[in-house]
Amino acid sequence: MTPAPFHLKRITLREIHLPLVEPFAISSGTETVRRITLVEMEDGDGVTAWGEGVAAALPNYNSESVDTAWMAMSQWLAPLIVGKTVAPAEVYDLFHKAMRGHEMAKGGLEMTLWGLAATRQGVSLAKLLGGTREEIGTGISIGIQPSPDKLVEKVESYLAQGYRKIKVKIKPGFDIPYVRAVREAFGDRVPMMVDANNAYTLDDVAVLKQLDAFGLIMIEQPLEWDDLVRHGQLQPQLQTPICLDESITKLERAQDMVTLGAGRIINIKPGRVAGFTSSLRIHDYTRAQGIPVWCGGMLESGIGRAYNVALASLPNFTLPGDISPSRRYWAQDIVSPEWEMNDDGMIAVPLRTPGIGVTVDTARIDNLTVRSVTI
Ligand code: OSB
Ligand code: MG
Repeated sequence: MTPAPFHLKRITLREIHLPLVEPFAISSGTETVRRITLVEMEDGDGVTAWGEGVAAALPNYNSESVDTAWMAMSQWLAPLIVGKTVAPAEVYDLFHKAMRGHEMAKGGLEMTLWGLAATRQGVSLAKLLGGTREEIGTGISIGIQPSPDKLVEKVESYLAQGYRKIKVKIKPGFDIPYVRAVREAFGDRVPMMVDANNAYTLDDVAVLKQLDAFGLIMIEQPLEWDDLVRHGQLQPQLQTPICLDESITKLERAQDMVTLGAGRIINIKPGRVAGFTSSLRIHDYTRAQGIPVWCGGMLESGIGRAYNVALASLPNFTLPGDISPSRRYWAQDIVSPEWEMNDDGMIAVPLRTPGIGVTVDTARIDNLTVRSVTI
């Protein structure tokens, strides 16, 4: 469905701080408290919707941060849409023509426009996007652990909870023994993958080849965040499919991946690709090419999670994503109901609830807010 245009009256950005239930370590840094950017929009009829910008505190995943995205959203992007009649499906191209980069800033605003359109039209965000799944398979992304034994302990509890995919963060020195320990403890049939967040170079091919022995479903972004060419040199040397995350910022990068043979699977994070129009283009292209995709995560609150769940209900999202239930991240989420997973590791898609499918706890957000700006 193409969302109908509407008048956008106001955008309010807020920053809240939400402590993670446990620290999350990737090769480039550790998060303990998530600095989250929330977006609230109001249309000309007084209808409101909440969304989320997914930039991290530091530019150690991509080049954006909470602060750069805050500036880009409040000073450059919001003025292009506030006070105007906006068509959500046209805003990606508007932002793209006006400003280079800043995908997460663009995505935070663009996606919230889709959430508001869904609310206005009385349809679920999932349906508005073309989603068809009643439920989605969930996986868990496990941060780098102090020892292989500690990792095995964690995996055991996550498998017992029902997760359908285990993703282990790796970096040099924290790779082969960790993967081997999990395989030895739980066997070869557990759907397992690793994510290196750019921790390797082509000098490490020998180590990366050792991973082939473990039958992983994929290895995510082993090399530099912006380097498709070297991934194209690496993939033919590995049996394990490469999945690109950081490197895919728009449709053209997905096409480049195919041209260069740089990977066989894509992790779509709608925030990373500047929103839903871009996500849909990548979805449709990969579907036509026979390339599976799955929905990644950026440690979102229950608000950002609603957008990920909606996207993951589209047909080419054939692999379990990094979409875990609220309690994996937060002692208490900022939405109700909280996101829950059943014993089979599935999350129900709120296909029949208008809007983003959850109610936002505005009183709690007020208490958690450390700064806000209204445009
Ligand atoms: O590379 O996928 C990643 C979290 C922060 C930054 C980068 C990544 C991640 C995750 C977490 O893997 C996924 C989640 O939200 O559970
Ligand atoms: Mg990743």
